[in-house]
Amino acid sequence: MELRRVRLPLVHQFRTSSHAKRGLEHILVTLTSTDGAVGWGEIASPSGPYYSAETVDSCWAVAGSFLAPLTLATGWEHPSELAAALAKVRGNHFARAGFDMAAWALWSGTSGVPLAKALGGDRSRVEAGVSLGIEPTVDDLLEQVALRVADGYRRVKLKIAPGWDVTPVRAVRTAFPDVPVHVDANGAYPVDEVAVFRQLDHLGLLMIEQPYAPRALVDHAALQAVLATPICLDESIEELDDLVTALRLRAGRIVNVKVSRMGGLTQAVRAHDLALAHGVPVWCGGMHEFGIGRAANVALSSLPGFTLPSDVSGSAKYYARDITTEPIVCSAGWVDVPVAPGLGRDPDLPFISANTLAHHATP
Ligand code: OSB
Ligand code: MG
Repeated sequence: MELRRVRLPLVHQFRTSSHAKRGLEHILVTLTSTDGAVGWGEIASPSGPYYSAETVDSCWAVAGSFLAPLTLATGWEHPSELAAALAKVRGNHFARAGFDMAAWALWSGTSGVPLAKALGGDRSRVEAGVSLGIEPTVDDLLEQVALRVADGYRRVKLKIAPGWDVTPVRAVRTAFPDVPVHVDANGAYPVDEVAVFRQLDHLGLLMIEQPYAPRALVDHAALQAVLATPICLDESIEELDDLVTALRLRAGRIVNVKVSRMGGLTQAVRAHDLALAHGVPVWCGGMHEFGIGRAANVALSSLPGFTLPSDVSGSAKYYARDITTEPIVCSAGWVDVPVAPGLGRDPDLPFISANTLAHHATP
């Protein structure tokens, strides 16, 4: 088993309600079986604890001290068995997701079943949306939207925050009346803020993602009751139990199923299954993944409940060069689901080595 901290620069700075970033450092997990088969996973944690409590450093520490020894001590035939063993570790979902993903990649590669099929996917291509950060000016934002619409993306998600909401969103709706738009607040609004959402409610948005703090499920339910626009939950749903609570409370009508946030593909598939059983549409959110995590997101997005465009943009939206020999490509708003066994993307080892900041191998 190996862990690598790999850093790549972003082609365009990305700002959310909490922070801005120009480059990302993710941790790659490599599992090698006794007979030499290899599976790669990606821990796509942000550097700082602003999206969730995790950081790259916390993931590195928990992976090295707890998840790696637990993984090596666990005999498993199917990835869900490793996921069950790793569930002994509370929280730390981004870190766990990297190991779960590597197990799925290894299992899919050795069993010969393409990852998407192994997860229950039934489509050959998925609809891609694009996520745009907060820009210095409305004109800068309109320029970004124009660029991405020209790229063929079929849905645009705009990051909002107090002071950057109704004005930029209305400007985009006016300039691009036919482009489906959704907004994501990353939980930045106080729970007594309703007026801004009533105004956004008139702009024909696909959804309003995570207006309030992660645990404010009762407040999300109260807001949903007065809005026509569906609320989508992201940060609120870390455990299947959170989803059960949210569904019971009617805290939202859409769920963003994120591999990292759920602690891996195993739990992400279960969240999808539960939402589907309740008639709640889902889509796959991203964390600016490198090619490994991005390939896993594409595979997950091929499941039948993912009926809304996912944040599975092509690698080129984020990185001049990706860590896989072949990037993820978005063409006219669609991304093909890899068909080769395993993740369907091979790591570019020399490029990964050239960008590795720390390397940890266990015997
Ligand atoms: O809320 O989905 C989010 C990026 C960093 C932190 C939180 C989020 C995001 C994104 C990224 O929206 C979307 C993508 O990977 O394309
Ligand atoms: Mg979000």
